[in-house]
Order: sequence, then structure tokens, then C-alpha cells
Amino acid sequence: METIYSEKHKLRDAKTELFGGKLVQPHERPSRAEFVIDRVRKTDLGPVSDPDEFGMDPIFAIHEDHFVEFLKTAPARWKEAGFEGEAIPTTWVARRMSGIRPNFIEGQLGYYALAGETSLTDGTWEAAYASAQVALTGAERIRAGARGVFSLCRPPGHHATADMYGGYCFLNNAAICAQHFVDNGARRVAILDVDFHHGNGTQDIFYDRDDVLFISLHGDPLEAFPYHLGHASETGEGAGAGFNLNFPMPPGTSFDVWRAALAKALDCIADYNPDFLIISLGVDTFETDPISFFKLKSDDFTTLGADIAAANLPTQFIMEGGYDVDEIGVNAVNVLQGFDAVVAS
Ligand code: B3N
Ligand code: ZN
Repeated sequence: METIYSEKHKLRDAKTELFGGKLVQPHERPSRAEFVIDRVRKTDLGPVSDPDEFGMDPIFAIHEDHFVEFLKTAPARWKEAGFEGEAIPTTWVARRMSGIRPNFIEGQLGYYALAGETSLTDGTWEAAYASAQVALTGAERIRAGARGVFSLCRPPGHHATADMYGGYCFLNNAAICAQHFVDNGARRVAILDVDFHHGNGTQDIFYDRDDVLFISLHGDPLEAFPYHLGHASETGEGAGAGFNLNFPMPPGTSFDVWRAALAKALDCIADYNPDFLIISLGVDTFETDPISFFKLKSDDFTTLGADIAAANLPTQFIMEGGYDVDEIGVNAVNVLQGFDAVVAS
């Protein structure tokens, strides 16, 4: 399988994450992608290619222009306002507030952030832009006939909505690709999100649409980030009614239980009969992930890849989360090797 990768991810190198009441070294750090690309190369998974350039149009097909302008300018505006640390929101559009966008940078942070852990820093926009180009290049490979491709995106994307960032995400790479498929003739696209966390951004973007099916397997939002979306009762609305499916699972969930949910998800995808399948690939379901609570083991990721391959669809894997940095490369590449083994058989 071909991997698409850009060194520009290193431009996203925040020094602080608000975590447990302290400013700590971010879990989402450059070494994550470096461990993954090292494993890709060591295992001879396939060629590694630079992204092509698709510009801003596919990004604006998903994200609001004022949000993009905010992402580009927020770190400089924060410094100009005299703040010394990295840009973190301290206020939000809470219940019964107006929702009118403030002018001052501190207020705008709370307007555009869906959570407070993710600092905005110099280089973040450039890295997020490059990550979206990595995703779009993978989508083009699939459109050109590849059976599978790996977009090694960093920063990740599935928490980002049309106009909100957070959960380490800025641009929604999976949504940008799904829209790119649709805009180039696809009738139906399925997104299967196997990251530990609910893909609230992707759900939000496609919630009222029937041309993109979104299915997420994740930690129950009663217990886990992003907390405020991801319940089984959220099934879509309007034309999208029935085209959003959530499988929340409790702390300690084993692979057997998780795999049964995966089987149901894959059955729904088969019924939907999409032209393309996008996998939001997080490996923070791993048993020793520091911020998650599922119990998948490294070999389980190989089985996951094989199960996905059995769906027999052109499949784009897009990297999302995974924070046991020592094992992230093994676990991500296990998925891809499990997929390739079935395709080759
Ligand atoms: O969810 C947390 C969090 C989890 C565990 C903690 N422990 C064990 C002390 C503390 C905090 N923090 C919020 C940031 C989570 C962002 C998730 C990004 C992601 O991987 N999305 O897929
Ligand atoms: Zn995650």
C-alpha cells in the first residue's frame, strides 16, 4: 500500500496542552508521525510519496472562510495582544449566551474552540494545510483506482467541524476527502471512524446528508472526550436521517466486544453500497494508550485491517489519534498490513 506523507507536520509543535489542571507536553506531538513513517519504511509496506497540491478550494468546500482566517492569524493576534503563553481559550459560548462572535482574540478563541486542551501556535496552520493535502492526495489515488492508500495525516482532523477546532484537530481531513469524492462524481461515500474518540466534527458536517454515511466506534461520551456528542441516539436528521450511526462502548471494552460492533458497522456499510470507504484510523484504542480506556492489543489491529479489507471497497486510511508513541507505528501499520494481506489473497 502506498503511503502519502509530508514532513511539514513538524510545523505543528505545541509546547503546552491543558491536561489535568496543568500545562503539560502535548500528547499530540511530532514523534507520533515519525514513529509511524519509520515503521512504514521498516516493514516495506509500500512506496512513500509526497503530497500533491490541491489548494484551498477543497478546504473551503467543508470549512467556513472566517474560521480558516482565524486559524491562520490567531497565534500572531494572540501575541500582538500581549499574551505570552500559547493561545488557549478561557471563555466559551455557554448555554443561553448570544453566540455573537467577539472581536478580541481571547473571545474568538472561545468562539472557535470546542475544547480547551489544544493550544494554537505558529506553524499550526501550515501543518494543518499540509495534512489536508496529504489526505486529498490519498483520495486522488483511490479515485485513480488504488484498492487502498494510507494518508499519514498529522495533525489529525475528526473533531474539527466546519467552524470549530479542538481535540488536537484543525481541519477535518476525512470530511474534506469525502466531499472531494462527492464533488468528483461519487454517489455515496462511507466514513468509518475507528479512533477511540467519537468523530464529532465529521458527524456534525454530514449530519443532514444521505450521500455520506458516518459510523463511529468510540468510548462512551458519558465517560470520554468529546463528552457532548457521540450517543447512540444520534442517527442523523432531515435527508440524513438514518445515515449516522454511533457505537459508544464502556471503559475496559475488549477486542471481542469491539469487533462485534465493527461487524455491525461493516454490515451497514455493505447495505449502503458506497463508491468509496474512508477509515478515520486512530489507534488510541490500544490497551496502554495514556488517554483512552479500550483494551485492544497489537495483533488485534491486524485483524481490524483484515475485517475492513473484507468489505471489498476502495479504501482510504486517514491517520487520526494514538498516543502510546512507542507502539503507534506497529499498531497503525498492523492495520494496513492486515488489509493488504486480504487484498493479496
Ligand atoms: O480526554 C482527555 C483526558 C483523558 C484521560 C486523562 N487521564 C487519564 C488523566 C485526562 C484527560 N483529555 C482531553 C483531550 C483528548 C483529545 C483527544 C484527541 C483524540 O485522540 N481524538 O481522536
Ligand atoms: Zn482519538
